Amino acid sequence: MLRLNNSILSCFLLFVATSCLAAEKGYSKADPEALKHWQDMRFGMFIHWGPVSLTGHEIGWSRGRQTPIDKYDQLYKQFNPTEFNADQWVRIAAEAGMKYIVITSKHHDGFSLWPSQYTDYNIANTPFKRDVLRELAQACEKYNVMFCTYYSVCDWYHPDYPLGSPAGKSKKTKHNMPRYFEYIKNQTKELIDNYGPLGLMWLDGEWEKPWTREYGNELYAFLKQVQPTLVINNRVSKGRRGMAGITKQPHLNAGDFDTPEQEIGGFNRDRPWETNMTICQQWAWKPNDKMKSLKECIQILLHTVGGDGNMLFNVGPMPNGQIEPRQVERLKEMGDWLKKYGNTVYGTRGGPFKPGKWGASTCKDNKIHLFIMNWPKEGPLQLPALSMKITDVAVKTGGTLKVNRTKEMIELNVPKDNRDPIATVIELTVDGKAFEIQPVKRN
Ligand code: H79
Repeated sequence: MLRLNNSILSCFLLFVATSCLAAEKGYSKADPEALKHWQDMRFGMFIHWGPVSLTGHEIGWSRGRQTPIDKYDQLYKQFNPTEFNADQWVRIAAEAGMKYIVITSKHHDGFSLWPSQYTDYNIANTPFKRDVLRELAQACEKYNVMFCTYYSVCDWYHPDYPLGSPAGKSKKTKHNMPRYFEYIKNQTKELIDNYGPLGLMWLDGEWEKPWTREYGNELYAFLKQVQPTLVINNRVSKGRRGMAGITKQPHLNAGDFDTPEQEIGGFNRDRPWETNMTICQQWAWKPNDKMKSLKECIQILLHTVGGDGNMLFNVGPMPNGQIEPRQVERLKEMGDWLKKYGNTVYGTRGGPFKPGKWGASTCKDNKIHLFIMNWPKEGPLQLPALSMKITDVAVKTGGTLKVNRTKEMIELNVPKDNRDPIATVIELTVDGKAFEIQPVKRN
């Protein structure tokens, strides 16, 4: 009996010890200040670009599919985006209200958008020759935009990486994953040394078999050592579930934030997250790609920040180096909206009313911002009562506001003509810190 108890006890102690060890190893230990700084930004620009843009096909899965591998790998010899202007790109981002940019330094196709000393398959060997990342990093400094890099840990081009095309359809006979891992460390360090300090290192391609949790956690620790303030997404390691992008066992898998892809993340204040989404359908440029309306763009942004997430909104510049004028126009419209209502987005937290079909909310200090996007067919919008006293109510998008408060409900109504087709913005003032209110859900 005693012996049994002992073995149960030692099992338990072993469990506690390994859990502590995992915690001590520092998985997901982001620098709190750097993490908050990035979260407060709420809105960033994702940029997918490279020689693949010449074909109009997708950067993430056209090598060995739409374009035969040997042809794909020669594209860089024609990559000459003479109209590229880093200043213009960063100004477009800044005027859209975006506070950071994340550019594909290297995607799954293995091409390096900077003159890396570790491979010849890079921008210096294109007819263009210029260091795109250097120019962008400098422009970011000028416009006070945080410069960040995307980097794919899968690399179908590199001879040491075992796989050669999407879904492992082609494989390499001579591969050397440990040596390829050194290549990753060298390149990511080179990015930090040359263009850092970086805001984020946005890794991707981690779902492929050759990438292991061990590699991921080691890369995380390595990068934090090179730049302690670096914020790293969850795709550095394993454990991400589907396109919803949530890491299943964050105590085992490194990463500072979750990454829902092409969908809006669910309300979550416990773990930072960032939705990544395209302005059109494709990540890389595609001619005549279907573009989202302004209403969709703003509503996606508001549902995201309302769930306490960031939004990384993607453009795929054209092979000549320009961002499509219609996309620039759309981004400018988003910026115009944010010029008016940016205080309801930047530096806020999601809630306390959880997002739903009706709309979303954010809060900061003693203010709650409601974004009403769908009114009931008849009568006022009813929201559940809060655990804090509301001292003032105002409609920011114009018109009159009728408020009725009961014990269970806050009823709000704005005349139909005064409702904003994108979002009617209402500000509630409470007599305390709005973030401390227990989040509530409208049924
Ligand atoms: O860079 C953009 C895309 O090119 C890249 N990620 C964004 C940010 C990307 N590459 N492939 N994919 C996205 C789609 C891959 C989907 C899947 Fe899966 C990989 C389906 C199954 C394995 C995602 C990861 C869902 C489950 C695991």
